[in-house]
Amino acid sequence: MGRLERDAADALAAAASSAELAEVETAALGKRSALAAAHRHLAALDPDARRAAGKALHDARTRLEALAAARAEELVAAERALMLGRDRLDLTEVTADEIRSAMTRGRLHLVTQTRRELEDVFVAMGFTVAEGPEAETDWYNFEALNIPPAHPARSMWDTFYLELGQPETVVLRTHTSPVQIHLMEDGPPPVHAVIPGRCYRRETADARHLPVFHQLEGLVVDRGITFGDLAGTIETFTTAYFGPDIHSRLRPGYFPFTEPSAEVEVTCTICRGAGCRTCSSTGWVELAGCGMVDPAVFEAVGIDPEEWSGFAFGFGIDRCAQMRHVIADMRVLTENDVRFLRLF
Ligand code: FA5
Repeated sequence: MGRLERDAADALAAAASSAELAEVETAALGKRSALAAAHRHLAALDPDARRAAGKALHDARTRLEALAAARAEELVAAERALMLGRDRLDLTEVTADEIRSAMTRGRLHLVTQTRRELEDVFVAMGFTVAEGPEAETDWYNFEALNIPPAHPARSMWDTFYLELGQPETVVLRTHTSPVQIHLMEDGPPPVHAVIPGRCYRRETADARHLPVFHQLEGLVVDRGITFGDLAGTIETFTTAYFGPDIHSRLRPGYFPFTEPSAEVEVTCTICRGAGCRTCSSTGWVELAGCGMVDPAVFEAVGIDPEEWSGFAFGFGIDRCAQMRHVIADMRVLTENDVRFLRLF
């Protein structure tokens, strides 16, 4: 082994990392190495000497390459062991609490949390919680609610129709009000119930609207129920859910299934009433429709309107969450961005 090969072999053996080895390899075997320079000098030798020296250089290169490969293997193994050692967690001293707090826990979606909070407020007032189907016949979604076919009020609800081959028209419910009909059919009054659920409308999503959203319907049917009971219930709810500082108001409204009807509004929490994009510059945001059950609805389900009276309301659950948590654009509720969802 010549000096040239010995020096190169020593340098390869001394390389302390894969990166350093790569540099040494280039210096010892690359185009600018002493070995390459020696190759270039072969041309000056006579043929016999050139053959012998050429073979010696070739053998030296082969040995050095083998050495470099062996060293590379050693270094990669050592580096891998080091990395594994660094990354290994010592779990022997970790308590269950520490593990729990280190884990990112999942959580309920804001809309689900809100639905539960609204239910809790009404359960505390003596309401029971009921449910109803999301696909309804035209009769439940409209007709029994005093909205006959071709009634102009149908344009209040842009409807998705289902083609299921039934003789009757079937729709994705546009509101939770059809569950009022189911509840009144299910048994005689009194009824004190809230019904949360998903609703569908052919609407383009915007800051305050989604095509799939949630409502919490309320229905009270009893003897001697008045508009005062409705107003008191709404007031108790808004104070319990939003706190005493929120301003709410009832405005006259129109629904075919309630008479008189009203809309529940709160001061827009985004602009505090000054007017912004979220409230379409009005300073107010509508949370619900409500009113006294229209006698025509009682008649559709065989309840005597002379004996019973009642009120109903339908709050937008997503809208309540939006105002309570000051969310300028409701569309974030459907985007599933964990950075947003983690805030609640
Ligand atoms: C109704 O749907 C009536 N069924 C409410 C009602 C029930 C009136 C009982 C009288 C008696 P309206 O279309 O206004 O009404 O919707 C009620 C609430 O649902 C709105 O105030 C709003 O908070 C919410 N809402 C309506 N459409 C959407 C939508 N596209 N996206 C999000 N929330 C909506």
